[in-house]
Amino acid sequence: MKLAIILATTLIVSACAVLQKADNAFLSRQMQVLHLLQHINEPLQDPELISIRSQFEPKNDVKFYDSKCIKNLMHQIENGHLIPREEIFSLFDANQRKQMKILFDCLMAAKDWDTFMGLATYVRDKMNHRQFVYGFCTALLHRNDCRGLKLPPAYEITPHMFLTTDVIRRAYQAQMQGKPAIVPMKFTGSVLNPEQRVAYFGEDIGLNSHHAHWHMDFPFWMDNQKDRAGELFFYMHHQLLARFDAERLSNYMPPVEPLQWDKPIIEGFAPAAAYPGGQEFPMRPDNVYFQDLPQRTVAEMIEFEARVRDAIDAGVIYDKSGIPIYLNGTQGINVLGALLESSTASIDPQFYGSLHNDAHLLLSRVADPKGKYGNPPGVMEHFETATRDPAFFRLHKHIDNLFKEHKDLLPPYTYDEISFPGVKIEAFKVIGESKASEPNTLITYFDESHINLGNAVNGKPVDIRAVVSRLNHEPFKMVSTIVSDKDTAAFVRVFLAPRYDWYGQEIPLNEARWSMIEIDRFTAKLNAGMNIITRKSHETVVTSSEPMSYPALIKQTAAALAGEATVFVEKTHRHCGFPHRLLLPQGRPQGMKFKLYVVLTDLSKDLHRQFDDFINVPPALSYCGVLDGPFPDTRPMGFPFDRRIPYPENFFQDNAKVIDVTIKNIKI
Ligand SMILES: *[C@@H]1O[C@H](CO)[C@@H](O)[C@H](O)[C@H]1NC(C)=O
Ligand SMILES: [Cu+2]
Repeated sequence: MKLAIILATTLIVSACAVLQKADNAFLSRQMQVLHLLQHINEPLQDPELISIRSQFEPKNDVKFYDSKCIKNLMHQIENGHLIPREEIFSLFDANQRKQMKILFDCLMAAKDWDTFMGLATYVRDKMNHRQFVYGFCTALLHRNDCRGLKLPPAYEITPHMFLTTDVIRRAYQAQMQGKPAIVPMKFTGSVLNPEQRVAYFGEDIGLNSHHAHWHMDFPFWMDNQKDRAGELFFYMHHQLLARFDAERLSNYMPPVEPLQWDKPIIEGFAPAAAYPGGQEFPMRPDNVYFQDLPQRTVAEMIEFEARVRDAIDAGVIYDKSGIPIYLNGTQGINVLGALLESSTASIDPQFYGSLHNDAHLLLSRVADPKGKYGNPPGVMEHFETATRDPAFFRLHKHIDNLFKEHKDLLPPYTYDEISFPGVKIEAFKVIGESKASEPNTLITYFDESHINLGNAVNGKPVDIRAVVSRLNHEPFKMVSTIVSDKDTAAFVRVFLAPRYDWYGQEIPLNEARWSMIEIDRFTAKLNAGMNIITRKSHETVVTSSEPMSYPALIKQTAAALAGEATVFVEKTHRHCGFPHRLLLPQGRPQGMKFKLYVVLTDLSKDLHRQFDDFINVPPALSYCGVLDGPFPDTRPMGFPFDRRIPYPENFFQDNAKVIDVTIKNIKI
């Protein structure tokens, strides 16, 4: 038999082929972006940006000024309609969102970079600062000519939104004394609160940042939604839940319970954080009930949900003109995702409501529903703070169950749909990269990571950092031995799920399928004969690598501008992406048993028509989709575990394999 050693397609190698050296034009744009977002609640300070601003007069550019958005924006500015700078911007406030969208539309319409940056400098100090940052960053992520430009980490632009009050207070003290400081951040809660055991996950700043960026890449309010955005809304949150439940199980906690509109919200939450203006994020005591808001009542939520459930059970949604849209095909989940969120792609928000968005608002305002006490918005009202609250996962579990209700009504996959004739996985194993590692054992540990707090405090720069403890893992590689009867190409899908439930019972495949954590999805060429495919953990398209810190980005860009360093433009760079450190769940010190599944399918059948017969899967695909164009994998997200598996004994054909793995959490 012919033996071919094939290196799994690494996106690093493929990306290198298209990597270009950043020229001075690119670097100076990068620097402008970095300077624009510094000390966002203070007036613009950078001389270059101030000079750009002084040369920008929207009325001089007749064509641009004629556009509807800029007239509208100027009208808002000149007539003082915009919300005050110190107000707390909430995306869930229809009026505040509308103002932000006018800015966004103008920034998108700017004909070139100079207009784009000119307008940004022009409005920066005239608008509410977080409203501006959100609109600007979202436009930068969606403009074609901004590909490859890097935003600083969200938690370093507005540190207040990510860190607790005690850390910020100590940063102020250090600033006043002019002394560099490293401030440890603890997770919120005390030992009396069992939820504290998994706070390291919900409060992970990389997770918060990913969640904020996901909702900037797929804004529910944007006119044109990306390909399969509704399905991705389901799948990304579904994966976060699977991950969260695996963390809970690692810490001897049962899966998170879904919340209900008419039942008490059992877990309270005390964020221990404050807005830059000093207002404390409101806390929610245990066991409070949902309260009616002026704009949405609890009874309406129950009614909307009943309509959605009826639609799921009937397998059909009617649009505003009464035309049926069937949910029984693979596209049903995308329709349902848009409907539940709801985004601008929702078939009929008036009839089916906006369950997810309104629930965020109801949870955020539960302690002061009528605004009697003037509470500021709660953590659930901002995508960068929402995952800190255990109620976030409860809400999403509830919504996820609606998606499950739909998926369970679809017919199970047939043999033809999941088989790959002529391709057999002979062996599959994982190998830890450290020398001491045992076979099929994966290692996790907690380490420390630093967050620059330069933007949390004003005044002359002092090196102040917060240090947080974060879950991490040792690198590993997955090795598959595959025999094929022909030259072909495969989609390789790898999933992980806990082996035993909270009661210590083996989890049957038909249940485990809904807890599958996607570990990787890559393409591989197979030659006739035996193939050995090695894939390294850091190559995964499920996660993103660590972002560079704000000062490091500035330093690197300055050095490149001075000709002292080389920077490459990564046009496919994504800010959205689950942190790579969190690829594996924590596991337990003595080891925790998981099952690792690998499934190979025929790439020629799965790949979207618009792609060549072989592609390198773009980074962050699983949680964040693609920058534009079609999603390359035409299978439903989560395939083949998204549908019922009534006959698990027949499920594993030659093209799928499952092995036992142990995840050990060690102290370092
Ligand atoms: C979905 O249901 C409609 C109406 O019953 C039917 O015409 C259509 O063939 C079904 N599609 C699939 C993929 O089952
Ligand atoms: Cu979300």
